[in-house]
This record gives sequence, structure tokens and C-alpha cells, in this order.
Amino acid sequence: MKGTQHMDQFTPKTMGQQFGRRSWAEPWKIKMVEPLRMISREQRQKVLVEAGYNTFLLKSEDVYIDLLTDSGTGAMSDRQWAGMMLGDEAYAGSRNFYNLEAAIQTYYGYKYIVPTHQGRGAEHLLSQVVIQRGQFVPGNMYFTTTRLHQELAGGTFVDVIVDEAHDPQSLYPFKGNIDLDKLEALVQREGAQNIAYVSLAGTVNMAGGQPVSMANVKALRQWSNQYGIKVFLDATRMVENAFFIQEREAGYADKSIAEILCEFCSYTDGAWMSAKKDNLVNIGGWLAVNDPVLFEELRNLVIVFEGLHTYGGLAGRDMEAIAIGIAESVQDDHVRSRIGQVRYLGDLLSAWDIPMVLPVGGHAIFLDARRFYSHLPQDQFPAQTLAAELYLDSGIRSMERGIASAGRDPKTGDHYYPKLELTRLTIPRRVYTQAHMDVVAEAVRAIYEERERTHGLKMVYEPKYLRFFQARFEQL
Ligand code: P71
Repeated sequence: MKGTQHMDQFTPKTMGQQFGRRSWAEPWKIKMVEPLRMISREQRQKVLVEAGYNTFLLKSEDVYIDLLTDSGTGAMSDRQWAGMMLGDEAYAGSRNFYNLEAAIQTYYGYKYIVPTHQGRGAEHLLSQVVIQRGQFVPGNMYFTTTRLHQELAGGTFVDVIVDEAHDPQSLYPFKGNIDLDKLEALVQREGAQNIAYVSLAGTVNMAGGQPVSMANVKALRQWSNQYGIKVFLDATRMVENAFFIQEREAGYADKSIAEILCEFCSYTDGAWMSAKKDNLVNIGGWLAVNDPVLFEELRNLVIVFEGLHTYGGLAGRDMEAIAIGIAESVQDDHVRSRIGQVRYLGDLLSAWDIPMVLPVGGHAIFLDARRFYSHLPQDQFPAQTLAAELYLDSGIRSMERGIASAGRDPKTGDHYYPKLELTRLTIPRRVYTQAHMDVVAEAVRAIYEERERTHGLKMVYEPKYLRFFQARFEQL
């Protein structure tokens, strides 16, 4: 029999056996499925040109496996869907708002909560209220929307992340840490009164999903207390950060993700959140602070841009889904399987020597396009090229996180040339299986083998704000 002959030639191994441990599995089973389809290579070529080689401009229908982002792309649980049916769609004082408020107070530990339609809504409000024109906003690497809102409020972002973060090959375990010497130098140069606040992000997205240690945030708190400078946290992927602390930092192995999350937040003055990531919903965000005076201002401003302070641009049902999602998101087995899946893909690719950011972070694999296409100069958009080639080969959609995302320096008008030129394969939460990861890994390997024959891109249309979303390219 064919099957038996096949078995004679090699012994298949489970993942656990390959790693010398018992296998674990996702802590859920699938109740509803969404069919996928793959269009032909000729069709992919055509739609890619029509999209100006920009994966943001592809139609979702033309995508086979969608790794553009983990933002709003996760699967909600049956409990969350049930919660959606309990939406209290009152204009004011919806029951679901109070449930959301209680969940944030319980799991993140902040006192006052303002809901927003998504993360950037919260960034906008905080930036407008806390930044005065001409002030500096130091942070552990920029994020596109965060920095833009800081700049629109008249602030200047200053990167104070540790140097290791800019080196894709450094194995430093906490590449998201703030370099306190850089922060101190900034205060010495500009004066403490000219610092709006420290903008601290958990598992730093643009660095490759790299965590901040508990020791670092504690030291940051002590440092900032000396000068009376506030620390605000981008909590978007802070649950995933807590997992890395549990895994890597002495003294935390026996603490739960929930305990670590709460302790970390306790060293900060407030947080903004894109609930579309860690909080396991398709839309939503929030802002949370401890200072009642600041809260008063934020609660007033939210009405101008988002909606009344008990809904902030969200339906009651959305707030209910976030409240339930928060409680699910801090379960240890959930976080382990989520990050475990990202690592599974990372282990395959690194075993094949595909250049990528190491250690593998929480939400994505970041391919190092600079080394992947070492023959392409940065202004030929190697990371954008990689995203386009991957789509062409296999219908897999990824995202550029390099020179196109970095944009231009508002002062000089020149491109920012970021050290990291990356293409992100972002894994949605609770959506794809291990077999999908195998397909992705093989596709990356296939384009890597073709790398020397690959041409770069030139930008032929450049929008003013966040250009990477709508820019168009042509092949050189
Ligand atoms: C991601 C996103 C979504 C996105 C945003 C901008 C360009 C491309 C894709 C959003 C974040 C984030 C962090 C750390 C704030 C936001 C904004 N990330 N902070 O990674 O990662 O939140 O999208 O809900 O407005 O694909 P928002």
C-alpha cells in the first residue's frame, strides 16, 4: 500500500517530538469557518500592478492568506459574540460602558476610562491634551500613527530605545527597553519642562514586536519621578509583553500574565489602547489615566472627535465585546498558543537561514529585507518589493515596515532612512492553523531562492499623510 511504503521511508514527528517535549494545542476549537480562495498567478500579477505594488491597495478577495496585520483581524469567541447580543445601544450611560470600564480597571489597573473608536482616536486625544507646541516626546521607537499625532499636536518625537533594537541580529531579550542615558541626555539638552511625557510602548511594533522588561519600566518610573515627567503607555500589545517578562525575566516565571500586566501598568500614569490587537475585537480603543484633572479634559475633548464619553465612537455591543475580550486575552494558555504560533513560523524560517529580526517577537515575523535583497538600495524599497513578490508567488499579503512607512522628515523633506527595512508577516489571533503557517514558510523560501533576479521599485505617487497606506509604485 502506498501509504505504508511512504511510512517506511521516514518517521513523521509531531512538533512536540521535534522539540523534545509534549505538544500543546490551541485552547479552543473552531465553530464557524470562512472559506479561502486563491486566484491564479496571472490574475495576481494583474491586480498587483493595479494596486501599484502596494499590499494596502489589494482587495481582500484577491488575497489567500492575509498577514497584513493583526489589527482587528482576530476571531472573536462564542462568548464575545453572545456579548454582542447584549448591546445596550443607549446614547448615554450604556451598561456595556460600565462593563468595559470595570474590565480595564481590573486587568490594567487604571482609574478613569475614555472609550475611543480605535487606537489612533486615543492617541489624538492624549496628544492634543498633554503636548504643548515645541515640546519633545521621547519614546521607545516611533509608531506611524502615534508619531503623527504627536507631531500634529506640535511635539517632536525623539527615539530613546536601546541601540540593540535597531540591530535585527542582536539577541538581546528586551530590545524594546528605553535607554535611560539617552533620556537623561535629552533632559539635559532641552530641559525637563520641555518634555511632554515619555511615550512607552509594550512589545515595540516597529522593532519587531520586542518587549520591555519590568526592570526597565521600574527604572523609568524612578527616573521620571525625579523630574515630574509623566509616563504614558501604548498598551496595544502589552499582554504579549507580559508573556515575555514571564518567560525571560528573573522572578516572574511563577506570576500569571494578568499579574504581570497589572504590575507593569502600575508604573505608568495612563495608557492608550488599540483594542483591535490584544483585546481580541474587530474595532475599538480606549484611553485610561489616573489623574482626575487630566481625565476631565480628555472626557470633554472626546465628545468633539469621537462621541459622548460613555461610547467614544463605539456601539454598546462593541464595548461589551472588548470587556469580554480583555478577560480572555490575559489567560496564560491563550497567550502561549498565540505567541507559540508566531514562533512556529519563525523557527521554520530561521532554520532555513531566511534573514529576519531575532528574537522572534509577539505578533509577527519581520523579514529583514535589507539582507534578503542585499542588491537593492534602500530607496528602491526592498521591503515593499518583498511584500509584492510574496503576494505574487502565493497570494499571501504582508506589510512593508521600512522606508515607505517611515515617511519624510518634516524639517528637511527628505525620506527618513530607518535602520530597519522590514516586511511584516503578521499573525491574526485565533484565525489560521499550523498548516497555513507551513504554506507561508514555503512561500517565503520560494521567493528567497529567486532573490537575485528580483528588481526594486520606484514610488510614482506619494500622499501627504502616512504615505505607505496609499502610495503607488512601479517596478524598475
Ligand atoms: C498594525 C496597526 C494598524 C496599522 C496602523 C498604521 C499603519 C498600518 C497598520 C496600530 C497601532 C499599533 C500601536 C503599537 C497604535 C496603533 C494604532 N497598528 N499603537 O500594527 O500597532 O491603533 O490602528 O487602532 O488606530 O497593523 P489603531
